[in-house]
Amino acid sequence: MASGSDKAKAARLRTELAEHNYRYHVLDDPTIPDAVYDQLYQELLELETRHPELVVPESPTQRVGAVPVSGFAEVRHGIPMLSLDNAFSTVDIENFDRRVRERLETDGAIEYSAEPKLDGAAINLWFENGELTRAATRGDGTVGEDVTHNVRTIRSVPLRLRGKLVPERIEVRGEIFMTREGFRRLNESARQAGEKLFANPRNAAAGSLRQLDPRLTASRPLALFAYGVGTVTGGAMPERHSGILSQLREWGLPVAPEAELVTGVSGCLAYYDKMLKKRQELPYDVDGVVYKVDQLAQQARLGTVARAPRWAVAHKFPAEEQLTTVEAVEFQVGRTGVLTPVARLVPVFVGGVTVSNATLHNLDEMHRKDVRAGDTVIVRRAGDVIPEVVAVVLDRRPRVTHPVAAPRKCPVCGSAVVRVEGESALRCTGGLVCPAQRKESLRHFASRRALNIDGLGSQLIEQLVDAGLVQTPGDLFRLTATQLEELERMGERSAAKLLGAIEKSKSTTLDRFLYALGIPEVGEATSKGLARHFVKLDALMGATEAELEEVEDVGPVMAAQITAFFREPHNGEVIRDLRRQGVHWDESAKPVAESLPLKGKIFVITGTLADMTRDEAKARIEALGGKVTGSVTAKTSYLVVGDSPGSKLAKAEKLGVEILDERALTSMLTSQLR
Ligand code: 9MJ
Repeated sequence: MASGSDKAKAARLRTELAEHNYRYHVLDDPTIPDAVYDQLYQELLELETRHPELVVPESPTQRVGAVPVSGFAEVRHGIPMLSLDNAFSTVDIENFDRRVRERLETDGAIEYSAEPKLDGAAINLWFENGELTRAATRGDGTVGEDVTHNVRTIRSVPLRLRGKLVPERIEVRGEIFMTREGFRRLNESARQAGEKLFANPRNAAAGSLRQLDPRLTASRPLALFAYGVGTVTGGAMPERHSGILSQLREWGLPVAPEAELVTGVSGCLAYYDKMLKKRQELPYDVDGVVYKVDQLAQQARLGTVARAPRWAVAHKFPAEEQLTTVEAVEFQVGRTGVLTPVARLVPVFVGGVTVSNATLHNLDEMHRKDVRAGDTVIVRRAGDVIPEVVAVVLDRRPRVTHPVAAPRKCPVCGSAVVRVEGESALRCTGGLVCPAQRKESLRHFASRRALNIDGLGSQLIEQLVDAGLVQTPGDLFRLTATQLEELERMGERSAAKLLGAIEKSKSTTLDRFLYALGIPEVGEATSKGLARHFVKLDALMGATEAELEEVEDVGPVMAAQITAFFREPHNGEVIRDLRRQGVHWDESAKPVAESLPLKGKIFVITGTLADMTRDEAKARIEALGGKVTGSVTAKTSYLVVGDSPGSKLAKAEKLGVEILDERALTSMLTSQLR
């Protein structure tokens, strides 16, 4: 017998689920992530399975979709549109497969059609004599809404089926969805227009489909994947689900290219792993995969229960969004002193890992989302990206909360914080006095793509700085075994290992060294470009901004950052110290700058060239190391003369500057390239 508290719990879950259902299906504006809905739903389902007397007709477990909203005509589906049971684990899949084999009374491995589970809105398309005559949403599974006018605007939905042997009447089932890129663009323009944003591509797709004005639907980037059929009359269909998918493709309907035939549980699980890895590369959201018994004869024997077929199951991916509570909003200080607001969270399992911190990106984002301590928030972790707070669930905000204020002082070193002009970033002015910046610079210095000091991670750096053993990068090379062994969790062997790694890192390359210095704006690619160009550190340190700009991808802003960095006495000291400690690299290569064939040559161009514009000529000369100036002087190496030259020709002749016509220039440029 169900206890009073079970009864109350079931009632509470029903009410809560009904509210979320309404928000999701009718308003297209959910306030909780799908995974949280699924959890509530599973909880109710379990409770009702244990105590069937708790089931009431209005329980959300007793029906498929949601009530149709007004504004659209009702359409009765030829055959009900089913939904899918969810599976969340390997065990769930093993149980599913076992039940299938038991019902079919077979020990043999079952063949399944495995498909990505698209996250959009289910659609039922009627084609009569090949022509699209009606399109309806799933609605409650039996009766949906007539959205024909809207669906006709979606370009991947064929208005007429192509090819032969098209049945007289057929219901094609599929999913209308929005690509992530389409969703991003849609929300971006909504943001610019000050309109309400959609929570995710799924809601955007469903909402777009249920617009009363088809012109609005037409403006939305919607697409279709077909994944099955309902009624088929006046025509033959293949005997397998995989055959049906091929047939649909031949008739011109888009079908997910990832659909595949697999065998048994092992085939299903391998497909799941493959798709989970591929998930981020797909241009659209998938929330899992679907396995369907491939032979239609077997499907018929298995039949359906209540709302879902016994021959199919949705194997859900770990949710990328979850709900949790914010314990505090704090500011983290990075290597360059930028303060990033971070939400400290009650740990939550999301996107396959436990997350306890999520970035709020910057001050503007923090204010826009208005995240406060005590708030319930949606946390998202997709792929390997850092977890972020998507939104606050305002319904669940406690009565008393306080908006987060931007700090005036660095939370780590107490130095003044400034807001960078024209940016939304806050910056600590403490420089290397600030332990946070020091730790971050050291972490960057030792990181894999920089000096690559194996085993010197954030935790150890934290210890070394806090113990006062390391302040500057050079200090790392003065560490002794005795000092290291005094640190907590550091034995003799690990100390020796670390010292070995530090020693090894002394032999490096100039590009790694430059990257390790953490010059603002200078990333890995620029470091490589600079190293290739200058080869010698002294040459780079002595370069003017104009010379720096000769390096690919170095613009005026970066050139200014680089010269400013080397002008700073403190940085010069750090570099000298590191070299004294034995950090070295090969400087024997020929610098690109010197090896360029037109290095040191100064060109002036006059008149009109026939085969290239002046800008092109200038770019080609500069690419080979030459320089192009505007007026002829004694230093000019060549005057390039086109049609109708001006007074420069006379001046050049007077100064004895060598004259080139266009042909001579072209031949010079091409011969130098060989
Ligand atoms: C999705 N959403 O991608 C089904 N689905 O089959 C696929 N949904 C489905 N199949 C029967 N690929 C009911 C729903």
